Amino acid sequence: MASGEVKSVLFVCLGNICRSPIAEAIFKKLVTDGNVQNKWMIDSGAVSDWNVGRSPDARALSCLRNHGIVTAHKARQVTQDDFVTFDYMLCMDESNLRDLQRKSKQVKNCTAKIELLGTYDPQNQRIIEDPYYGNDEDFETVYEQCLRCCKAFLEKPH
Ligand code: 6LJ
Repeated sequence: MASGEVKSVLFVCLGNICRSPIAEAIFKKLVTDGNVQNKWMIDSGAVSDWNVGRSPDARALSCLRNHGIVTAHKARQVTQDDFVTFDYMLCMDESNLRDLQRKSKQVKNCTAKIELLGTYDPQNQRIIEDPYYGNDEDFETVYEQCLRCCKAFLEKPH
């Protein structure tokens, strides 16, 4: 790792108001519960600029609240610096992956490892689908996928 001590991860989705803030909040909780906060830098961001400055979707907040998790995240777009600052950029679907790979080519010294978060799923659900046009059950599915993947990622990053 670039820094042998502290690892860093940026969770990424389309708008940074549904999937990636859920993943970020779950991972922060796992890291806090495991008393390894000092070992991780954790954030989330969007490939788009659609929601910059906004709080997560109300359905994402209520899903997290149902699981005893709160977040104060405000949406931001991924920057060129992120591709150098973060060790891992973990995204949700093939469209996010293409967008990040395209953006990474505009960056001089991209060192981040760009992966699908779903590659960590012990149940092999590779894609975490956009729940924006979905319902509470779809948000719950996102939560469960992110939880399984975040646990596995914390245990053994690729
Ligand atoms: C520029 C034109 C598009 C979505 C989302 C979808 C649609 C979203 C959204 C995720 C987070 C100005 C913004 C798509 C936040 C907003 C509607 C369009 C937004 C799409 C396709 C399939 C499934 C979901 N696009 N907002 N405007 N995801």
